[in-house]
Amino acid sequence: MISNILKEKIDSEQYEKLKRIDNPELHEFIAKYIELCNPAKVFVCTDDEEDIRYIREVTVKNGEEIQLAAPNHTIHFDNYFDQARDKQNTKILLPEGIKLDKAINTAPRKESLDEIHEIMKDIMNGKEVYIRFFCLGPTNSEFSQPVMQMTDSAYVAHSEDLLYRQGFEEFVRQGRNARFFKIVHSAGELDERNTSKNLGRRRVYIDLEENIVYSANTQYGGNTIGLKKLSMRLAINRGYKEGWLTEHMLVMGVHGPNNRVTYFTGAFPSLCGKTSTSMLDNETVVGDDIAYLRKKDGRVRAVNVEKGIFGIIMGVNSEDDPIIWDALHSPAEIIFSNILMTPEGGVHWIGKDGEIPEKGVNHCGEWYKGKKDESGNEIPVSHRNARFTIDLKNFDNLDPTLNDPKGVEVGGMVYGGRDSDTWVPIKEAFGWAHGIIAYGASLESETTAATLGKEGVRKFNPMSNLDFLSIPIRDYINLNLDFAKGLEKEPSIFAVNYFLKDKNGNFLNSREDKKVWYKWAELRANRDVDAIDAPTGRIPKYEDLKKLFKEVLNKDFAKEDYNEQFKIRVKENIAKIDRIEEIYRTQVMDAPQVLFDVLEEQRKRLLSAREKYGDYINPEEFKKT
Ligand code: SPV
Ligand code: MN
Repeated sequence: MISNILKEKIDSEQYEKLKRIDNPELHEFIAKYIELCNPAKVFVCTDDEEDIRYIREVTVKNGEEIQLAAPNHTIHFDNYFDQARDKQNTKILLPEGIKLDKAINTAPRKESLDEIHEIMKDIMNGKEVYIRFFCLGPTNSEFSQPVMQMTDSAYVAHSEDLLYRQGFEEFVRQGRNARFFKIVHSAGELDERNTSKNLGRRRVYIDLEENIVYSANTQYGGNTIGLKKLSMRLAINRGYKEGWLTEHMLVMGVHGPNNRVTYFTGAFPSLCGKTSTSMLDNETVVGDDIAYLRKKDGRVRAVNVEKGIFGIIMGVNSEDDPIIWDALHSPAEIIFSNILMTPEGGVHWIGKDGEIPEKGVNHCGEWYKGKKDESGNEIPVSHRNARFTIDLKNFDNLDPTLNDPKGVEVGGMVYGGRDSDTWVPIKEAFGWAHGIIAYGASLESETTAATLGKEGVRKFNPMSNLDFLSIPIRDYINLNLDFAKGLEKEPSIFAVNYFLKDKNGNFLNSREDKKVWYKWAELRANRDVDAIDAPTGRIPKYEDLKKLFKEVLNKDFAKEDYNEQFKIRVKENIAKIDRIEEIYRTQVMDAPQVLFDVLEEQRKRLLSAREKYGDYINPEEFKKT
């Protein structure tokens, strides 16, 4: 029976909705956190448009979002110091006796649960809590993962509407069988700008034992949108036990000859072009951030866990990102966050077309050109991590398979990071283990360099998933390696590098060149073209790229450019192997031997090439061998 607390605290209309879900565990959980967090009001959100509209309207009424001049467009601000994922205070709670690598932030389970329950006591005082039900992945599918979220932020609840598939009816359908994730979030006390005030008590705690995530005293989406990076950590743990993958990956359809569509997944660390890759204008988008991958009938199949985009807005302009640009200027429902709102109710961000307005309101409050922060640094027109939230249904390039319960068959997987001097623009692995180890598990990304030409600091980020790992790195890599077992057809694995620079620090490629790389990868995944066996993988032949550059971009691809971009940089590649081996030896618990073997083979290939051709090798040398 539904507990008495629920009956007491929830008015009868809301209570009747909850009663439709036959799941005592769910009711008990909700009762427990209503009692602890002590909200003034409870709203249960079903999949009905009326309920969803209620939340949308509250966001503006309670000031968490401001209506802009354009209909359906609103803006939300997070606290000036709450603009990104809080890695330091995001912790996996460890039961006694379990260990994770140093690179994964953890805390002892029992003490941390006590702490978070203390922080959350009465935290929703005077506020309304929204109880929401969603489904990660398509509904009615092997991939479906139901999630229940309680939050006192209408902004969070509204964002989730744009980003996730409604799941109330899925909960009703699954009843007592639902193996759901539970997220409890409170923005905590708000200041006069309606942003979280008690950032010193900001916490994101992940309890793998009970599949619960607690998030407190924060509003930034990456810390609060329970179905995004919070559920991702629970899903990685669940997938590990069951043999499927949760990846920080886009999913896209790459369109080849004769109407062939080959699906690709792609992993990139944040701010490395993942969203703009998923939105390439010749292709179709399935998802831009998180994918579940499962094996079915000897093939790898993937789904987009989400159905919307929480994308970085910095640098979006009409020329480089025409599709996103058009969507942002359409009447679609959009939440902008942490950009500039002009006095006329317009918006501006770093890198947008047109003049920067003189003044307005942004993530720092009242803003004017030249305004400085407390440390004397000029505050830009928008935060570098400022975002837009929008449902994918607003994109003409949306792939028709988005909600297919079977997902899409994966033909290729791509790994890429910010790398100024080592990897060629695109290469294909010799096979599954080589790709997983030498590309995925060796992924690094550079922080942007302050001085021209100077190298950034490289950050190790296996599969771009390090921030979200809830299992030992060793287990995660083994899970990836073993994933190929029993496959009839392995996806081809590629590595891309959009950020290669010349000696003077200028990029060697233009942003649109990536359109060509994916067309080539599509041909390779179907074995339509040959490639050159270089020591670090298979690279494109000049003739194939020349043809594609002409077809795709109407550009003449010069031989000198090819030679420069695709030359094998032996010294840098060996230095990278040294770095990666050292990390796996010293910072990762019991890294699998196969990892060292694959890297050693690659080193040997590089060394023997160096003997013949020197440190920088023209790609066509390998054509002759
Ligand atoms: C990322 O940082 O990888 C994002 C945004 O996709 S967040 O929701 O903050 O994780
Ligand atoms: Mn992401």
